[in-house]
Parts: sequence; structure tokens; C-alpha cells
Amino acid sequence: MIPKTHPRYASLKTRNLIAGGIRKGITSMHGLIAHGRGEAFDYLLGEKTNSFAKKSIGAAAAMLLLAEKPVISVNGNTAALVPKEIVKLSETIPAKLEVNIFHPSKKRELKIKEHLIKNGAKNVLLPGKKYKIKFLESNRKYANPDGILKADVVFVPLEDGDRAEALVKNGKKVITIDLNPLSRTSRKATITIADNIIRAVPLLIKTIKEYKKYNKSKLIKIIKKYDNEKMLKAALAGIRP
Ligand code: PTJ
Repeated sequence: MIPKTHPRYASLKTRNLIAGGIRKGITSMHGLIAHGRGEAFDYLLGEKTNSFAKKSIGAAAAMLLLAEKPVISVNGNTAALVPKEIVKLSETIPAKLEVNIFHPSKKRELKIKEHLIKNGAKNVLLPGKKYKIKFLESNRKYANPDGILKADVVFVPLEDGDRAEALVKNGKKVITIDLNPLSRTSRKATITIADNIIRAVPLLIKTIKEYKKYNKSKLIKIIKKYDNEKMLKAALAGIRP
């Protein structure tokens, strides 16, 4: 047990979630490495939701509310870190949930689906082997014909750059959460939330609830005002003040 008074309590609790994900067969072993990289950037960004991330969250909330067919793509790290929150997000928008993983494993896809259902999801889509998104070679190319394949906006936290780029080439808008403002995902996505998924998803839910009272033109204005490149520069400036 980690004592609450430990100065690194939040970080150690989050590590426990990832380790638990591995034990449950939800998270890939490579997820540990990805998490370590995320932690390093979180440390440099002050382990808080900075103003630039809040702007991205606002734009993401507006884009998700305006989407006609929004889909949330869930991998092994997301399922371990924020299972309840990601289900709540899907209900709040509302958006479909679809499992999509980089390191191929049918067993893990099913475990992630079961885990989301245990955490309140009513329906979770799985990728279909017959259906692929174009311009992509990895396992992430497989998509569900009722989910990512048809989606206009895809929310893909902790993504790899190849798929973010491929989804954009397929005409989709991509929203990601990535603590690394230098990653290809961050640069290729339509909206990048440079924050820890643990903090960003609850704030995104809260923002969507608030923005539900806005009309369409106000939401469009929020998106038009948003500049992802400017946001990434602000995140980098935050790391190298
Ligand atoms: O379950 P799978 O097979 O799909 O695998 C998932 C991982 C995350 C292992 C896979 O997609 C992967 O290898 O991702 P990458 O290319 O390492 O990218 C993950 C990105 O997420 C990196 O840029 C990290 O900095 C970032 N990251 C890691 N943990 C967090 C994070 N961003 C926000 N919050 C975090 N907690």
C-alpha cells in the first residue's frame, strides 16, 4: 500500500494501475515503456493541466459535440488507467467505444472489451479483420465497419503517429491525448491535449457537460479559434521556459 502522505502518491497510484493492467491481461508489456515516457513529460510539464491543455480540451469538447459519428478508440493503457471515465465520456458525448490496439492480440482485445463492460459500458466494438483503414500497415489498421471506419471524429488517446496520420488521410478528424508535444501523433492530430490522460478525461467530461448549453455556431467558433501548432509550441515553451 502507498501511504497518502507520500510525495509521489498520485504518480505511484497511476503506476499501480498500469501494473494492474498487465496482470489483468489488458495492457501490453510495451505499455510500461510508453507510460514511463509519459511520466517523464508529465514531470517536465509540472504534473498539472496547463492553460494550453485546457484550450485543447475546450476545442476537443466542441468538436466531439459537433461530430455526427464520433468514436472513442481504446488501447491497453487507456483501459487500465481510466476505464470508468472513458465509459462516462462515451455516454456524455455520446460516442461509440471501439477497442484498437497496436500490439496484436485477440485475447487482449476481448479482455479490454470485458473490462470496459465491467466498468459500465453497454456496448463495445471490436475491430473486424475484413475491414481496414487505408494508408496503414500495423494492427491498428483493422477497424469496425460501424465504428472507426464510418467515424467523422476519432478520439484516440495515447496513439501512435502512423495511425493518427492515416486517420487524417482517411478524412477523419483526430483528437488525441499525448504528454509528448514532440511526438508524431501530437503533430499529426487535429487536436492534441498535452496532458496526463488521468487528469484530461475527467476535465473533458466536465467541459462537454458545460458546452452542451452552447449553440452550434458558438461551438464552431471555438474550433476555428483553435490552433494545434500554436498549442504545441506553448507546451514546448512550458518544458523549456
Ligand atoms: O495497447 P496497445 O497494444 O495499443 O499499446 C498501447 C501503447 C501506448 C503501448 C502503444 O500505443 C505505444 O507504443 O504508444 P507510443 O508510441 O509509445 O506512444 C504513447 C504516447 O503516449 C507517448 O508519446 C507517451 O508520451 C504518451 N503517454 C504515455 N502515458 C501517458 C501519455 N500521454 C498522456 N497520459 C499518459 N498517462
